Amino acid sequence: MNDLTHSVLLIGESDVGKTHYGAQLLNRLIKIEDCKLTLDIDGPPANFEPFQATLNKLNTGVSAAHTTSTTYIESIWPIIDDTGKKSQLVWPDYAGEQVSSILSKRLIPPNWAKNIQDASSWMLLIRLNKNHEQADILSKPIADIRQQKEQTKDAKFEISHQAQLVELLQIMLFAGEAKVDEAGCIPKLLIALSCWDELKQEQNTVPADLLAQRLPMFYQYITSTWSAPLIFGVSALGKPLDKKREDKEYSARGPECFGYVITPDGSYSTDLTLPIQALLTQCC
Ligand SMILES: Nc1nc2c(ncn2[C@@H]2O[C@H](COP(=O)(O)OP(=O)(O)OP(=O)(O)O)[C@@H](O)[C@H]2O)c(=O)[nH]1
Ligand SMILES: [Mg+2]
Repeated sequence: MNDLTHSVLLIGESDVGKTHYGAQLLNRLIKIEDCKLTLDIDGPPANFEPFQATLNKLNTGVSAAHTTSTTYIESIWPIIDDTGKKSQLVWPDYAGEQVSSILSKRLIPPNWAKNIQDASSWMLLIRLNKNHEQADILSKPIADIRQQKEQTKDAKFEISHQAQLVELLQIMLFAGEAKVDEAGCIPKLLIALSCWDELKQEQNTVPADLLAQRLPMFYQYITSTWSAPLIFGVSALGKPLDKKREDKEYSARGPECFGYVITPDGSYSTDLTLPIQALLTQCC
């Protein structure tokens, strides 16, 4: 990795929106000039191939397919920020089952160990709408739990989704040989609450507050392990798209006109490059 290279390891289970965010980010880098980051046309050629099929689908107003489970492709995009600083962004695309398998097998494949060690930043995508809220002593009175005991005694034990996310980051820190107690040695962390439009939040909702409310243990873990984790809301598409039925407005205006982020202070911005720019400018 050279000095210019900023490698973002995008982490997310299946169906959290990794591929669509990659494609929409690329649309912003190529087509929208007033974003914080743009594609550096004087840089080495960028490869768009892993996102081409998704870009084609979005241009016709439909959403793209799930990434096949064996895929792991990194795209390298030369970028330049609004102050003229150049970097290279390494952006992976893969099927989310690979992350689920790390969790279930507690085993890091060799290529993943290398990616974890090489990455300067980690961006973890969490789609809150896909999490099943699990009852605990605070959310469900003991009497209700006691009543359920008989019915559920044969039910399979499963750890909560937020405990799985904590475990995932712990496994990755271990695999990356990160020294948590030495300042500056762990990769920067950004949590992107993906498909934000589905969450139907009021204007100015602060993403960190929503994370703390919905996944309190996970929130405690990241804020006690990282000194300044960045927490954004990301709606790469801006609205749901069907896999077959074309959204006429989308195809007429172009996908680059849709999608937005909610910044850590709760502000709305159509600049999907802001999370990357925040990682590029954040000190360790
Ligand atoms: N409402 C809404 N839906 C979205 C958004 N981004 C992605 N989706 C939908 O979420 C689904 C999953 O998106 P993908 O980008 O394929 O997810 P992925 O993480 O790449 O999934 P795998 O390839 O299975 O690992 C698709 O049906 C998308 O249409 C968004 O910003 N808003
Ligand atoms: Mg995908």
